[in-house]
Amino acid sequence: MKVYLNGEFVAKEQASISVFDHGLLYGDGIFEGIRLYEGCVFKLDQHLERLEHSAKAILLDIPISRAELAAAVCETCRQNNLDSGYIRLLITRGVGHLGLSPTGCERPNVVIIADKIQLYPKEYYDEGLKIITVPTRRISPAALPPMVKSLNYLNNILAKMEAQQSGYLEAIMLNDEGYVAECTGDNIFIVYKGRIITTPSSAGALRGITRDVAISIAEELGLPMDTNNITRYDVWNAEECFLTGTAAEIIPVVEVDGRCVGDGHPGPITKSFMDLFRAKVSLEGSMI
Ligand code: PXG
Repeated sequence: MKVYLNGEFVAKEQASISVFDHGLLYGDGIFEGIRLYEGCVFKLDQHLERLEHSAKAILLDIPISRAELAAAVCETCRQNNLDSGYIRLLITRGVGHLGLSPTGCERPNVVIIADKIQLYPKEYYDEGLKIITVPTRRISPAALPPMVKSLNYLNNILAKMEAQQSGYLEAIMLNDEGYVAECTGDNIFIVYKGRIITTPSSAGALRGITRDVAISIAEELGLPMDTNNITRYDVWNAEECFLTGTAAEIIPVVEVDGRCVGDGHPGPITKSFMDLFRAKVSLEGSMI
């Protein structure tokens, strides 16, 4: 495997960064997780735009242009002879002093890894996921905007571990007000009386790229789409529920906090979202 590191392609074993990088010392940096489907990078421009927004939010200057980053992403896929896979693009604050201030960090490090993807087992797509709400709340936008895809994922990792300790793979995270924010690495959608509802970024949801695709699928299907605050009660009483994310794609949820969602099986609307999503991934990508 070859890893892109600041303009060079280096062997996996040599792809390393200093222990003085603030990305490691403080989680000071940003990232994107991107999918490659059949030789096409899915929604590359949207991922790079979100990366720029994350960079702006944390006052980080990305050292190369969007076009150069896009070319580097595609070249990393080619160098690794990948046809389908997962791309991890990250930008760290760079090497600095042993203090919080990034003023001594002169050059951000740009890393691109392209690898095969580990998916949820197929049975979860066929039969649906069972999930729970966990005690760890999504960080408040007043503390750190959850829209920033930063290298500090401890908030989500703690929630993920709480789910796993209880024997579940995924968890709903609430915000400080008790509204549903999102899952640990996925956005959440419910179907209620034929309307599609997802949570707003003001509730602590990442502006997911797959979430945007699902919103456009709702439009294509002619289904009314709302971005509203929802509670656990709304999820328990939904007819259908599904999660969206680059890694998970669109995955049905059939049980939440011990309550069956709908009849406890993936619903017809979720299935049509999954089918339309499948059709889009091979059509709406940028060829590498
Ligand atoms: N919310 C959060 C907190 C995320 O990290 C999503 C929603 C979905 O967004 P996209 O743009 O992917 O549709 C994400 C992104 C993993 C993993 O290993 C998952 C994400 C990011 C990094 C790693 O499961 N999901």
